[in-house]
Amino acid sequence: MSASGTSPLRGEAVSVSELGGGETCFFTPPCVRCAHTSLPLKGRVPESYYDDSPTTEIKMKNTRLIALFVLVAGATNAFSFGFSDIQYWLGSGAKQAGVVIQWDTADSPQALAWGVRYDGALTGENLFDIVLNDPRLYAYQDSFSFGRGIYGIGYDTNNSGVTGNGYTNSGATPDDALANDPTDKWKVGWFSNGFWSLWSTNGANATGFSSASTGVSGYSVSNNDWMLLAFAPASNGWSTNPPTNIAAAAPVPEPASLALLGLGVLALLRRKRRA
Ligand SMILES: [Ca+2]
Repeated sequence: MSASGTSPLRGEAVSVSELGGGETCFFTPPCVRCAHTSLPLKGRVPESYYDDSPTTEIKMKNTRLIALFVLVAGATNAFSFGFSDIQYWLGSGAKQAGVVIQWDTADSPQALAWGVRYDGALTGENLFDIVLNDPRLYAYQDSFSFGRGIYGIGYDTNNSGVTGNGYTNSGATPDDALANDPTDKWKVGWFSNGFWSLWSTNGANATGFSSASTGVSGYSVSNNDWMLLAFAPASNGWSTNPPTNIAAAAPVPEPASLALLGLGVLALLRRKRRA
C-alpha cells in the first residue's frame, strides 16, 4: 500500500482513500474506472475487474488497445524478406550475401533482391559485379581514384531484352544518360539528379539497414550481409529511406524451361506457316 501522494507501482493495490472513488485500482496512473485516463492491462487484474465494470469505456478502450496491438504486430510482420525468399542466386560457396536495389521508394514493391553465394573475401564492388550477371540488370559506371562510381542502374522490367549497354548518354554529364527502353527501371545521378546511396545490414532478413560510410569499393562483405543500393533523388534533398518492402528478382529460366520455351516458339512458327 502506497503512502498518500506517492505513485504506486504498477500492479500494486492502491488504497480506497487514495483514489477517492471507493474502489481499488491496480495501475499507475489509475485507470479509467477510477475516473483517470490510463487503461488497465488485462492479465494484471482479476477477470472480474472487467466483467463487473460499470463502464463500456473500459471495454471499448480495451478493444482499441487490442486493435492497435494487432496493427503494430501487423506492421512488424508485413515486411519480412530474408535469404529464404531470394529466388535469383548467383555464384557458389559456403557464404552468402544479398544485394537489394531500390530505384524509387514509390515503386511497389520498392526494391528487388538477388543472392550471391561465395567463398573468400568480397568487396561491395565484387558483389555488385556478380549480380550484374543477371542479363536484365545493367549499370553505368566509372572508375575513380577512390574506386567504383555508380552513375546509373537499370533493370529490364518487361524482360524485352537489354539493348546495347541498356542506356545511352548523348549529354554532357552522367546525369544525362537515358535508358534505351523507357519502360525499364532506370535511375541515374551524379551531379544533379541525385546519387546511388549505399546501405547495409546483416542477418537472416533484409531489415535494419544503416547507411554505409564507404562506397562499393571500400565495402567489405561479411557472411549474411545485405548490401542495399538505393537511389537518393535530388528532388528529395539527396536523401532516401531503405525499402519497406522487397521482392525477389525473377530468376532466369532454367535450361529445361528454355527448351520448353523454344518448343513453344517452334510450335507457334509451324502454326504461322500453316496459316
Ligand atoms: Ca525492357
